[in-house]
Amino acid sequence: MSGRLGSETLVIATHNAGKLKEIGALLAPYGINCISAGSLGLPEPAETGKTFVDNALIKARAAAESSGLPALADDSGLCVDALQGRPGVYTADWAERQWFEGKPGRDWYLAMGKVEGLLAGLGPDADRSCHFACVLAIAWPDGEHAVYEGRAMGTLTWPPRGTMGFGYDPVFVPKGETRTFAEHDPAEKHAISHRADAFAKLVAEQFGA
Ligand code: ITT
Repeated sequence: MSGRLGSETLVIATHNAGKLKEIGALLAPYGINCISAGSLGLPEPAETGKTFVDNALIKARAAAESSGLPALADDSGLCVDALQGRPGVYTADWAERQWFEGKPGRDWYLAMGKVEGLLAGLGPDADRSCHFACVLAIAWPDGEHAVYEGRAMGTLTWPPRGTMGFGYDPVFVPKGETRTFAEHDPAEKHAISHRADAFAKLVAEQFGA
């Protein structure tokens, strides 16, 4: 399908403040009226899919059904080559404090440390290649949907560096760079990120731009 996104309000079906900010900035030039799932009080559906596409569609469809509006969801994660693509769709789960401390909430420093600990266990010559994957899904209340996939290739560094961005940004060094994503200002990250790559495909199809 192509070019259906229009003047209707678009629900941004994420409860992640970092993603919400980035998606808002990416959409800003297109004059789309956006509202977040959080501000509508929409519940977070369980992410039971085995792929980024499955989970992005689960989130977009749940928001479209409960709001009666088109909804855009993002499912994303860090895939580490030497860990057979893990944490992958479980990237957010690896930050759950429950897992480490039996408490609710997420701790990204612990999550980055878990990845680093597994790599360290493979020895000093472990392959540190990885990529961020992002799937953006749009669902309409009538059941129609569209899916766009993006990637950012890179390597993992340790210790974490930088204060910008969110999630695993302090350990991700994009290909051809020496700085981590957390050392890139938002505009620089938007030029090369997995989310921007997926968004460029969405824009090409939805807006013909
Ligand atoms: P929603 O499902 O509400 O959108 P979430 O944080 O649970 O929020 P995901 O299930 O897609 O989202 O988890 C993806 C995780 O991958 C996310 O929590 C981040 O830690 C990480 N991630 C995704 N994109 C990232 C980026 O651009 N920079 C750093 N980390 C990122």
